[in-house]
Amino acid sequence: MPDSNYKLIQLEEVDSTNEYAKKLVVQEDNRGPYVIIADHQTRGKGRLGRLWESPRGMGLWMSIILKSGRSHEEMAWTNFMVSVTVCETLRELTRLPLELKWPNDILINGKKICGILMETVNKNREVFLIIGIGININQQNFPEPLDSTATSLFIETQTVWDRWIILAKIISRFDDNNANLSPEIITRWKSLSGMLGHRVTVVQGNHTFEAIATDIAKDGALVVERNGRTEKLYAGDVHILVN
Ligand code: BT5
Repeated sequence: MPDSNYKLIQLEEVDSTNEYAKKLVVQEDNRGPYVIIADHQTRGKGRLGRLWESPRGMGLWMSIILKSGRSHEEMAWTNFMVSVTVCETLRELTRLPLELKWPNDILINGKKICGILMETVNKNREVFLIIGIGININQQNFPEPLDSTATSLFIETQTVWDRWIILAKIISRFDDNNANLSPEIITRWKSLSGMLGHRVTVVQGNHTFEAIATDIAKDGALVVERNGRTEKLYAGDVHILVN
């Protein structure tokens, strides 16, 4: 791992690297920063209790643990910074047209190649950030129903990629971006996203509606126009509608 002082924990199998990271924060006194990576997750987690398919050796299933010390706004910027970091790294390496979708998905031609799950843990009045990143790298196919919504670097390039090279590049860029965290990261995020200006379907629990995605606010909210009114969204799933 390049130039940083991250402690690497490599696991052959774990339920979820985020869950492992949370336990580590609670149990350990010497607290990192850490990078935890697993060959295989038996219960990889998405948002809202959803599962993240993590087949053995086929992707980067990882969590970064950082001491937070961040304001509410800085937490939102951190979320965008992680997506920007992964997107820029993979674009540079593969030249693929990767794009960002709010809140933190990375897509190629509308299919998901990376998901990010950021969680926090409190210990002794300190807040720790657990940044979970799942990147599909060498899968040749996906089980139904994911086959219509997910993709991997192998599927897009017909090339087998070295997970360790990708990990090293991500950590090095993450370190830089994290040290220079500012609201400018939202401008970078917007330049990597194809969703602004498009009609979207928003799903929030049982509630679904259509709107136009117009902007990202400084606090991380997705700004949409709906029936002539501007609204800020802080949670939900967004599907881009192709005209
Ligand atoms: C996410 O959730 O996209 C966050 C995924 C974070 C995974 C990483 S892996 C390392 C770390 N440890 C963990 O336990 N988690 C993190 P969400 O937006 O809720 O998307 C979940 C949905 O994506 C699922 O319901 C499926 O529809 C789909 N999905 C599941 N596995 C996938 C995969 N490998 N590739 C693409 N889509 C997938």
